[in-house]
Amino acid sequence: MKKLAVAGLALVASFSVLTVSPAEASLASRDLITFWEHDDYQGARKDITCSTHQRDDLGALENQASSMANASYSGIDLYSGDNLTGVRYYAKPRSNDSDFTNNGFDNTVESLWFREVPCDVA
Ligand SMILES: [Ca+2]
Ligand SMILES: [Ca+2]
Ligand SMILES: [Ca+2]
Repeated sequence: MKKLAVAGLALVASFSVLTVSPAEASLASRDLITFWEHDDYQGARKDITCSTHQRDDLGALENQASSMANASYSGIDLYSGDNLTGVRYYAKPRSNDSDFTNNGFDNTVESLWFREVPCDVA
């Protein structure tokens, strides 16, 4: 029974990859940025909305994020340290990045600043 459920999940997962990528799915939301634990939008996922300009709550992805999709219409400043400190990475509106490594920003984001709130309107 359990094995059957796992096989079903794998089928759903592979089918969704064929239709729309995780980044594309996230870009449909418009009021948030999504981080993934690994490159290419893989592993654990965390959505962070622009309910306030500053967000510090990456949870389990603190210092772990390796790819992102900014679905919002706001530019977002990502910071390597808490409270908007450290090295900054600028995520353009409606953009995604499958790998932070070439930006010197892998596994380090801890806080972020939405430049526009609300962020879901152009
Ligand atoms: Ca990572
Ligand atoms: Ca990159
Ligand atoms: Ca960090």
